[in-house]
Amino acid sequence: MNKCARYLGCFSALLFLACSSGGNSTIEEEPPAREDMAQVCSDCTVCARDTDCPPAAGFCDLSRNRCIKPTGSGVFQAGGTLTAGAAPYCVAASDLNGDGRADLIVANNMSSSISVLLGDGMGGFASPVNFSVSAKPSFVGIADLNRDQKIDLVVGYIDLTVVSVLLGDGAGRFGAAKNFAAGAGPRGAAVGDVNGDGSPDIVAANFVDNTVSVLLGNGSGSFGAAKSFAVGTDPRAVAVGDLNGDGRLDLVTANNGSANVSVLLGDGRGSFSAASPLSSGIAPRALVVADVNVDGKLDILTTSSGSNTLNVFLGNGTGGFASASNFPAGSAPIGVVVADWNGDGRLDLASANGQSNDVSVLLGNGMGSFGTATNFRVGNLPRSLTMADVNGI
Ligand SMILES: [Ca+2]
Ligand SMILES: [Ca+2]
Ligand SMILES: [Ca+2]
Ligand SMILES: [Ca+2]
Repeated sequence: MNKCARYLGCFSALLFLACSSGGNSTIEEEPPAREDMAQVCSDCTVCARDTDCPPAAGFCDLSRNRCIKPTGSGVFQAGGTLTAGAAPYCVAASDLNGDGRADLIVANNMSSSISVLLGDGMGGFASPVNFSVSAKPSFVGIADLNRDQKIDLVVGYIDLTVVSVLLGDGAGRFGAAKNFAAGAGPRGAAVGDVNGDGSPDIVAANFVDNTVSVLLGNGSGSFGAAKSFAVGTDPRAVAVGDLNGDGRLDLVTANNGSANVSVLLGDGRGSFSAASPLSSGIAPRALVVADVNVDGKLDILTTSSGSNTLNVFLGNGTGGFASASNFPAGSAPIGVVVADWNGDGRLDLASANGQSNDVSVLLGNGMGSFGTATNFRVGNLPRSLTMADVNGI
């Protein structure tokens, strides 16, 4: 059985989706795509993703591209399960067909497919429609890669040396996967315009050769030759954001094997500085950049799966970061998301915990600290989580 378990908020109706690989022995994670595409915005009401909305403005309602403020309690209740393919490693959410309702996108590691589940806006989803990709997809991210206002997909793999791009038709369907060379084992990826030419670029985290690959986009859905930059050992996830406030996107990776994250500052032309490491807990698996203490400077949050902690690195706005503050989560936290679930204007934190089979929610105090985890049960071996308002309440 391979399911995505849904956990609905009692009042906010925000949805947690934690994919489980169920009875399969293969295990891996991916970070949800939307965190990977974080940007800073001081006064946004128009948004394309949650991180476009400052904490006081809430989260991004993808159906209207407007920041809305939740009124929930931060408490979630079981919402049922949905069937996807075999070993769903990664889940993302977006309105794919423009009906104002959040849809789901799932990477099925053992089915070599991407499942799309269209939402009905009332918490229900249609049966999955599957799109073939190469073997063992580990990651799926969402972005408009060819600038036609329709969501496209980026897929990463455990065993391959390519990433795949699937262009969306705006009606919930995707074209044939097209592969572009990356490094070895691009398990995670992020999208951002790293060279400032207006076309989205792809950055992949290559866990086999300990690099990130940068693939510059041509704006029509094709990508150039990969340029690689060394990071720590066994990078599992990468995020982009302007960490030093120079208007150029920077990179950060979660390095499972070296118990740290790597920060690489961008030159705005597609190249990056040598990686500088920040010590995390053991086996960091996913990460997100967000301004959790509302000082206008991006911070880094990662999940240390071997330490059962969530690590927060507060940024100084010039590319430097304070030592990690660590907050206990469930067992083996892997996926991570941030959002303001209880509507107090402060970002909260959640992780998908691969061994305790639950999701931890830690409410933020708006100063970079987070409270005690409240855990909500999900299916077996959750690797990834995302959030969306699936029922409009
Ligand atoms: Ca598109
Ligand atoms: Ca670009
Ligand atoms: Ca920068
Ligand atoms: Ca900050």
